This record gives sequence, structure tokens and C-alpha cells, in this order.
Amino acid sequence: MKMKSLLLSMTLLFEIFLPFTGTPTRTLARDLPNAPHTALAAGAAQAVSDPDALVLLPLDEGSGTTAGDVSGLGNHGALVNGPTWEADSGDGSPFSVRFDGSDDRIDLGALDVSGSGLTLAAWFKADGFPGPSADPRLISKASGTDANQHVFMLSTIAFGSGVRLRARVRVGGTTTTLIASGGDLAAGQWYHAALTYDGTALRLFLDGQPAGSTPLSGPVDADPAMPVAAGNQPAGAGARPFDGLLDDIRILQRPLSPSELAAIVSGGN
Ligand SMILES: [Ca+2]
Ligand SMILES: [Ca+2]
Repeated sequence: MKMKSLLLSMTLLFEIFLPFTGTPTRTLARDLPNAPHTALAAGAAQAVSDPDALVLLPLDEGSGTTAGDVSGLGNHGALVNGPTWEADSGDGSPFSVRFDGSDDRIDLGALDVSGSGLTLAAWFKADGFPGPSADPRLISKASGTDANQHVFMLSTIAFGSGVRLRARVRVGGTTTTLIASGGDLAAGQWYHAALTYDGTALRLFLDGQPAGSTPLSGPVDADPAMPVAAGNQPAGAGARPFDGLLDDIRILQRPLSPSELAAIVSGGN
């Protein structure tokens, strides 16, 4: 009886404490949309609050060449050609990733979105905007630099005497390009950039504020052979490398709402 009682007690203790003795070491609730979950370990396969999240990279590892995806889908990023971790961020998180403006990128495989909804979002702080078109890629799925070689893309672009955000989404084989209606970008400053598509319009947001839209409808094209990357595409000659820091990279197959984006920018989630 005594032994049985002891075993029972030990079992209860084990069951009580087991959930707290696993790998989770950090609270990432602020990095996840509408997240009731806490204590997610970067890269761990976890339940996620948003079933339409495909890639959520908090970029807080601080070392190594893997950017853990906390969407639950395991779409981890691979740091390619030498991006480095830096203790700086636009959202108060511990780290972001520095891209050298030459060939650094984060590879995300060849994932596709399903349906007529999309969000691409990230924090960025540029050292500068390289190239005559000032068009480094933040997040993209592209095989080249021609418009129709992009399935989706969030970048900057020279516009007038300044630099603005630019968005591209391909539907039915034709890519629609949107340049921000305002918001000239400066080097050395953190911004939050977002592209959203809801099946009726393609929109840009800068720091959570609307920065232009254009009508667009239909499902986003799929191309299982075309890679997705952050910070540089296409690979090799003709690349459009980003120079500076990227953080909190998100790809969802639904549009984040203006209030959700505002919450991200304000650090609410
Ligand atoms: Ca971070
Ligand atoms: Ca490099």
C-alpha cells in the first residue's frame, strides 16, 4: 500500500511538472497574432493560434544558421551566405538578423499560399538601399526580376527622389505591382512593412498605416518549384540583396487586418 501510494504521488508529481520541464524557455506571445500561447521554444513544433500562418520567424536565436518558425508548420529558415545575429530590433525583441547587402539571404523553401489571401510582413532597418533601383527584397517568391517572375514580393523601390515600399502578387499568370502612395524611407531607421491581399485589393502598410492599394482579385498563383526567401532574390546574378537588419518575418495565407498590423507595430502581439 505504501509503495503504491508513493508511486501514485510520484506519478502525480511527474504529470504536474512535466509540462514545465520541457524545452520552452521564452515567452513569444507578443510575436504571435492573437496568441494565447506562451513559452514557445523557437523552432519547436507547437500549436499555433492562427491556422493561416505559414511562416513566423521571431529571429531571436542569436546564434547559428537556423531561423526557427513558430507557426507550427516547421517552415524554418536557413541563413545562407553569412547573415549574422545582432542585438537590435524594432519590436523590443532580443535579436534581429543582419544582411550584408551582397549575397546574404534566409531560404524558406518553395512554399505556396492557398487561396486569395496573403500577408507578408517584417521589420527592417536598412544601412542603405543598394542598386540603381534601390529595390532590395525583404520577402519574396521569385525566379527572376521581371514582374511576372514574382509570385509575391515585398521590397523597396526608388521613386522620385526617394525610396518607398513596393508590393507584387501574381494571379492567373499576371503580376500586379503596387508602389506605396507615400512614406519615403530613410536608412538607419526601423520600419514595419506589410503587404496584404484579401481577394479584392493588394495593399501596403508602413508602420501599420495604410500606404496605398490597388484592385486585385483571384487566387494567388502557386509554383511549387519557385523558392521563397527573405533578404535576397533571385539567387546568383541579378540578385537584389538587402543591406541591413530584418526581424519578425511573417507569411500568412490570409490578410492581417489594419488593427492586427497596428497591434504588431505597437508591440501588442
Ligand atoms: Ca527578433
Ligand atoms: Ca555574405
